[in-house]
Amino acid sequence: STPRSFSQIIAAVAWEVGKPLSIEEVEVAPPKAHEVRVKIVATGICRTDDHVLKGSFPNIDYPVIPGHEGAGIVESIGEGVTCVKPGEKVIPLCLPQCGECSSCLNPDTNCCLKTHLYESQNLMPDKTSRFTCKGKAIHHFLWISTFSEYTVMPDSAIARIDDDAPLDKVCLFGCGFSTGYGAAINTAKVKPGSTCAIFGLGGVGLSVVIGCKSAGASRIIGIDINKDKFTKARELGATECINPQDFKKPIQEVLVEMTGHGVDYSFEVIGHTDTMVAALASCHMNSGTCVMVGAPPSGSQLSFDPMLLFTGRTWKGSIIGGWKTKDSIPKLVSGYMEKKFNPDVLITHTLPFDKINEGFELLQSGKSIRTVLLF
Ligand code: PAD
Ligand code: ZN
Ligand code: ZN
Repeated sequence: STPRSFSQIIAAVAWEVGKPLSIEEVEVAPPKAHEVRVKIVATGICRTDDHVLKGSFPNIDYPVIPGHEGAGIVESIGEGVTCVKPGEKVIPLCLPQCGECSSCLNPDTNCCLKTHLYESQNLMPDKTSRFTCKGKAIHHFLWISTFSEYTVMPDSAIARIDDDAPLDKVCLFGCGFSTGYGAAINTAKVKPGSTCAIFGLGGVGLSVVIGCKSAGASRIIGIDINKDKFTKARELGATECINPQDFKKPIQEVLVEMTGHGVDYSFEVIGHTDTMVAALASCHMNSGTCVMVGAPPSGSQLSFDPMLLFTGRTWKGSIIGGWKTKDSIPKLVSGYMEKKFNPDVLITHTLPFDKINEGFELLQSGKSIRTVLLF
């Protein structure tokens, strides 16, 4: 049977910048060729969604349905879809893997050229929307818009996962956990016995801590201005935690003194330009590697002393932890099922979907690590 439009679907719409999300009834059109319609079961709230609400995420067209850390079940598929079938458990991919572009064909890269960083994903690939509300077309976010009970995505942006996977937990593999863990494992390639510094101990930064620990780092220094984040960081493997506000000196000087010559690997997981430069200056002048994970505010510029790089430091960026998403996210979920790592500890709150604004307040006030919303 041909799938039809669904009406009275509950979704959270950002009508304009600076306004809280509004729970609305939307209509969701059926998937077109090479598209999949998914019933979202659970979705996490990531700081990147907050950037969308604040207007600091680049190239967003409003009104938009945000959300990109979800898990669900395939409801229907469009013509030509072969990678998933109705009834299968899936994770929508906020970074697609088309399998055909120069990045996808290169075994060493993951940033598919179909990403929003290259071309807007506010509409489906045919430049139309599948969402309507109050007679208006609503934009998609990263092609996946998980803050909707049903959502449509291209087949390059979906991965089938284990039938037994608990969707209310593995949604974190859609962004936060995969991003942080992969930044340590894939991008930095942390070596056993090394010293690491992680700036920002939110859901993503704590996932970096988990990655550094599993790579065998012997010293893991967590840095945050909210000391309430330190308990969990220590539980997950941080050997020391420091608050920059407790020091008169710049934090990079503190870290160089603590380690004698700077850390082997530093990670910026906040998204501020000043901490990006501080993280670079905190690593060893010659052999240090600094990984940028926090999303730069749109339109921002960096200013830094070029000597920081001239002496040999490496500065790298990491999108979704460097994973080729369609290939790797199902494997990460299988690793979770085999108890190789446990991001459940990052979930501090679970709320019904209609309490989504409460979830954002918990993030903004620093009280939550990850809130998972359930439909
Ligand atoms: P979060 O808000 O949960 O965590 C950020 C942490 O940084 C909080 O604990 C803050 O207290 C702390 N912090 C804020 N300012 C400072 C400061 N000046 N010095 C030290 N600590 C500070 O966010 P999150 O963990 O969900 O996301 C972190 C960033 O990563 C954010 O910018 C998000 O957009 C980005 C991100 N990037 C990718 C990617 O693929 N690169 C994926 C997902 C998220
Ligand atoms: Zn995210
Ligand atoms: Zn590609």
